[in-house]
Amino acid sequence: MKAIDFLKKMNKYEKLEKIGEGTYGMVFKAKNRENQSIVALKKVRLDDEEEGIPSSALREICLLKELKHINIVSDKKLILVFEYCDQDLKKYFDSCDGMIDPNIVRSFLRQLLCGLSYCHSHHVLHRDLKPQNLLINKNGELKLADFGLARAFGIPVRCYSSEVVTLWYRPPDVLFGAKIYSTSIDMWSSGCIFAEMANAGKPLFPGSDVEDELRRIFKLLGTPTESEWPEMINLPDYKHFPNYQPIANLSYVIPNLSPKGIYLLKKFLVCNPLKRISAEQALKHGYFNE
Ligand code: Z3R
Repeated sequence: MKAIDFLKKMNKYEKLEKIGEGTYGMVFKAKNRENQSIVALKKVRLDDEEEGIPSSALREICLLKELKHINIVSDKKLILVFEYCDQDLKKYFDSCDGMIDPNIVRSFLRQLLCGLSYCHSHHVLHRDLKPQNLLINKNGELKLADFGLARAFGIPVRCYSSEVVTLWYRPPDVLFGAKIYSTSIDMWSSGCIFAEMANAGKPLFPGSDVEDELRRIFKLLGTPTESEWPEMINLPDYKHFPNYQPIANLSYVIPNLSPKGIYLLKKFLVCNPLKRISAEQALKHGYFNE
């Protein structure tokens, strides 16, 4: 795109306020001057200036286009234009008074799984699901944001503003340095988010570093045995942990979740990625018929 065309396109939007500082760049609320619609503009900084846009990023942009998003590309910054949602799930938690209606938890989880099932069936992984990446609009619709960028840029260590990226939603295989990811990575994060919603915003595994994160996971779920997860000891950053026993009943930790909800949650929080439930299977679970 020629610089002049780019400037014309960008002039179409009046920047209103900063609404987020995502892992990959800043997000602004903006108004389309032509039709007054409100959008979210996300600037993605592309570090490698010599190379231009990495081919992996271009692949992702094509993917996003297939997923019906609109993208504008400049030479050093990538500007993505999205529909505007009123808040993210983290902000929603802040506005809740100690409890989220179980029907809302179920509705948000169903929508999260529907979005994931669609993307996974198109071979797109999120890889960095967390409450800040889940947007909620006035109609109670939940939408996944930052989809696919995680694949283009790799799993982030530090975000755009050099804040350390949270480990709270990372599965044990990734924490042990697994380099080959599958849809199972998003299913672990979904389980953590499910538990956090049921606990009105209290994170399930708020680890401060990789070791603390893994210790918190194993103390709750039990340290995986070799028969449960034979591949674990061969992972690049594998480290031995004491043989913690799983806590008898997850209901002690997530008291507002129904027995069927607890049963489904356990299927997300399986340490062996090959044994973790898929989004499609989870949507068929009895928890959604309660
Ligand atoms: C696309 C990509 C990332 C974001 C988008 C759209 N909208 C975001 S973040 C957002 C965040 C809020 S409102 C809209 S917040 O005020 O709840 N942080």
